[in-house]
Amino acid sequence: MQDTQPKTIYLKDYRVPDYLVDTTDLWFELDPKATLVKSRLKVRRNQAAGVGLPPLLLDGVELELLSVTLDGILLSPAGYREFPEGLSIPVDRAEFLLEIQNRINPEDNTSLEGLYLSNGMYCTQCEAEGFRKITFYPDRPDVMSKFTTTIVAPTDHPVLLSNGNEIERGNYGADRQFVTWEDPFAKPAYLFALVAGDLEQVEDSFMTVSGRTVKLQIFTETKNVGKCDHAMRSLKSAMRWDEEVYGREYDLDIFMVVAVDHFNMGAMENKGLNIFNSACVLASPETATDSAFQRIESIVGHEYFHNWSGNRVTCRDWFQLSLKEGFTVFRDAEFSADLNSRAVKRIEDVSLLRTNQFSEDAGPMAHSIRPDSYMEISNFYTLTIYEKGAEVVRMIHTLLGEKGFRKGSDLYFKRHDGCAVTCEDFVKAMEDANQVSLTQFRRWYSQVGTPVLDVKDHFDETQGVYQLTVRQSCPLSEKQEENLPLHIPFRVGMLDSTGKEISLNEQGLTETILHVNGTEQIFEFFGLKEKPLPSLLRGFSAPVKVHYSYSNEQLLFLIRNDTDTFNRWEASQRLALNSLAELQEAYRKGEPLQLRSELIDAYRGVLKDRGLDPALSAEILQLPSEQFVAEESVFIDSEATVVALEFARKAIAEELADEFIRCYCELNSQKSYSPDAKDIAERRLKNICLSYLCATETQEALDMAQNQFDSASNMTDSAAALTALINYAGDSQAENSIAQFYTRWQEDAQVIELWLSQQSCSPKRGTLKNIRALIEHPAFEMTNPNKVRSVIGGFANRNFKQFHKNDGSGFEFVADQVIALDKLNPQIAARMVIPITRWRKYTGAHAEEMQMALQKVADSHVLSKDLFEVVSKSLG
Ligand code: 0A1
Ligand code: ZN
Repeated sequence: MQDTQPKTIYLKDYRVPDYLVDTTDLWFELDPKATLVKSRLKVRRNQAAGVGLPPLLLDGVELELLSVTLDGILLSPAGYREFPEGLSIPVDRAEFLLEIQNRINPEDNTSLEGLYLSNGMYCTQCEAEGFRKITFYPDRPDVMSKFTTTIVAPTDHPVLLSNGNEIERGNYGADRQFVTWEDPFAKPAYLFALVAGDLEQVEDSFMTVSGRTVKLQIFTETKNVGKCDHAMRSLKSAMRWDEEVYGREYDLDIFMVVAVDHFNMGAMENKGLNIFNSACVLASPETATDSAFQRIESIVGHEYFHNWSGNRVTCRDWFQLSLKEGFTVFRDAEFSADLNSRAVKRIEDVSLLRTNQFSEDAGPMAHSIRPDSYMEISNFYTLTIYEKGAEVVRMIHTLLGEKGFRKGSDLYFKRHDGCAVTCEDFVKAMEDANQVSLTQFRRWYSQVGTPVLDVKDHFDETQGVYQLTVRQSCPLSEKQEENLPLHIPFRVGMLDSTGKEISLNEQGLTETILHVNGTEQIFEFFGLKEKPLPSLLRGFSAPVKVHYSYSNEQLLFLIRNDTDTFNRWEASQRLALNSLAELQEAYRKGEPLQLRSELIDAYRGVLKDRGLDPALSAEILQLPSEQFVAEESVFIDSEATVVALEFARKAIAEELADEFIRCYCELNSQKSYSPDAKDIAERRLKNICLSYLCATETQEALDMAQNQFDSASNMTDSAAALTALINYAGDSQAENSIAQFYTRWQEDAQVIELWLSQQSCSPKRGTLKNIRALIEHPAFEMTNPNKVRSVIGGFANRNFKQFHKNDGSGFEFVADQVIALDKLNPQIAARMVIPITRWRKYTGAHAEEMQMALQKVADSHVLSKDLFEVVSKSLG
């Protein structure tokens, strides 16, 4: 690895900025290889930073500096100092006008940070530190400035967009034109955006609660204008929802969304000009699956909600990232829950958190939701910051209640509007609005790791007293010397032996929140006639692991009787995990495998219960993923995990084939497509039945899949049938379907991304040989993150069987791809390497092979800062 290491940045070193920038006027003359950028900054000494006039430090990366002018005087090169990551300018006055000219090369910018080209369209990505790739600037979120932007471009790029309102346009010479935009709100540079291209737009409007009309525009390439309706509908729902639930009204006269094919993340909340990964905005019933429809709704909501939680009130520094992200994920989750099935949304979110965030917490990059150091901030756009951050906000909501939380958020927005603040400011507003203390609760922001609650119970028959003893602990990470007890809202209920809810107090409440805040506590419940069955952590009221030894019969009882939908599902997961653990154990001992009857009984009950919400049935019938099974194990035996799951799937399919067929046929209607929650649930349940049926590999089942594939009128059904054929049909049938699908959809980028990932994730067809072929396929592009995520990410994250092949070939392959990617796009390279960094959870040769692959990356070249941080922390 390299000799000079990237430096670590610490929260404790935060200092207010030396200089502030009141206004920022930008001028762009766009050119693929040589874009000219001129900036005029009104700079002022920040009195809060102290006395004297230190040099002005500006960030700047990969910029060609042309000139620096201070108060109209052109500085000679001796008048400033340029260094690899910026510019230092000695100054002798407290206020001045600084003008800088520089050149950049968007065409060669494959990092997709700063200004770059995507299919000929110019676009920007400035969060977190991308603005410094555009021009020299104090690129930190606590420097907020009013921006004016002029874009000059050739006439073949007629649409020229930036933040705020358009104030002027015209011709610029014979073959160019210009547009000037002015954003009335002061903002940090990370919210700056520019787009230029030959785009079409879909337009609509929204009347705000106070009666202002806002113009809504979605820009995309001509071929995609038919795929914007759902995003537009979602945007309008989000605008209304934020008014109703948070009292937040939109503040500009125009809100624009642009779809871009090359994008590192999902989308970006730039003020008034959101830029979206095409996959997170474009959809039509023929081309997008139900999950894509739902993803779009939630991401459109997420970015829109940032207008208040992120833009109007922004972060002081990047250690506070969860201030905007945790809060906004919580807001978008509630938005989706209100619009769809609340229970299913919760189950999906918890599944993601437990499978992926818990393993992040246990891995080499573990960090708290407010980290105290980083090398590269891009590496901290994590599930911990986003999803665990949202869980922490959710707990505050649980502790304060709906009304109290709203009082807190009102105060937060009022107090900090137009400011760059900290997580502490958020918690303080919540406290002050409710006159409560969240002192102990604050530890959630600084402590790393997933807390564990060990729960034991005791029933005193003679007194009728039931005791729950709760011990909390948290595994220590290498960095942390001690973990103090957290304040954990632990929602519980209890069932009697007939399956009825038991009253827990005189008011007849059947559910309560236990405030777990010590290392060990005993909670007592009086006046009980029999020992109850506890339903613990209802609704997943805290991001913790609960250990309580339920018997399989008790889990079956909870699946059938719990009134908490989340816990019904949770019991089914626990029962499945127990059954899978038994299968793994038998496999290791070389004993014959046999699946527990309770699991089959539970599934049979679900399939027969016509009154059950199909959304819940679908969730319960899904076995835990290999990744979740792995996360739950102390050490992962990948072979046994794969064998156990394959065996269980097949055994369930064979035992319940009749029920699956009946359910499939009942739901296989030909009605026209709608992405509403009920229809989505029915399609999901139907396609789960199809998948189980195909696991039997009978001709009858494969014919059903083929029929569905041939006749499907929407992408959900088409893709589900294709997945079943890919995973279970014989080679020629599978290959024909794959080829047919490609021929039909090759012009549609979003469908092809799906097609790539269906193959790379397939335990059967996603073999290394086939993955290598996919990378050579004309549809693959190493410079397009979506394609990389589909093929390489799909293989490493979701194809447990092939990626974890015992010969280590999967790890080495990923290492080679990461090495190649790092030279193109460091952010994506640092993400793709993650699956091989978790080697400590494996044993023996498997762990060694992963470590070797990682070492190969480390030794390959001078790594980017992004990749260096992940690799060095994982090897160290
Ligand atoms: N703030 C955006 C996510 C985002 C973050 C970083 C990016 O580039 C490195 C791009 C987008 C969000 O939360 O939606
Ligand atoms: Zn966000």
